Amino acid sequence: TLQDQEKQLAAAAALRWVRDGMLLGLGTGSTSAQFIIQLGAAVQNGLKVQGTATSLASEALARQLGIPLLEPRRGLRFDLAVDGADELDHQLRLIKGGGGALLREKTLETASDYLLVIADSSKLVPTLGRFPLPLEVVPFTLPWVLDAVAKLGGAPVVRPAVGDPSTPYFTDQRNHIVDCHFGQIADPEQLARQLEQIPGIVEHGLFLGLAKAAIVIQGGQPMVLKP
Ligand code: DER
Repeated sequence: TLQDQEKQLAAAAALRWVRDGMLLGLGTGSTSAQFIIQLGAAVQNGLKVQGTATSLASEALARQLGIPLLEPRRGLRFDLAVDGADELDHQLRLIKGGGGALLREKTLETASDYLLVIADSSKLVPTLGRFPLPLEVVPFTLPWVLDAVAKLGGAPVVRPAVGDPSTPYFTDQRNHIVDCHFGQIADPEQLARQLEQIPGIVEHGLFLGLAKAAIVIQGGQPMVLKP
């Protein structure tokens, strides 16, 4: 589809930012998968990089393509992280977590010197919030988290398992994802602070002040956006 072509284009543009010797954070989702596939080809052609993936799915893809992988260890930092987003605004504030990987994504991207977001044209929005905000939630705490998020106006929904709506989705950490429908989020920083006060929410999908640049397809061309 056109959107797939845009994802491939954004991924190809991001690959040009990669240099020999880099330690890379590898994102999750369909746009990141395009980047990992193209990175794999470059590694086959001699590019010398190592990476750590933000999900078991991305890790399996990277391993299959021969990208050397690094196990988590103390002091490990990344030169560049490349990842998609569900929404981004003009200040490069992000909603992430559509792929259920937001905890590992935020962890590795916080440990990266440079987060580069790659996005098709549908992701850039004037105000965050049309896409429901994902939370990673510890199972035992779910009822109280749902009450607290509802009180904030978040209309929370427990994400069902892919292909089986009668069971809940589980993350790589065996937690649940709660998708919250706040509507337009006028003050993402304030909402992030409020969510961080709710016990049981391991992480939320507002990525604020993390992305240093974004490659977004606009008019069929990859455009580099900075905050
Ligand atoms: O889960 C995530 O944060 C992914 O990066 C997601 O937000 C983007 O997925 P997509 O590239 O498949 O749209």
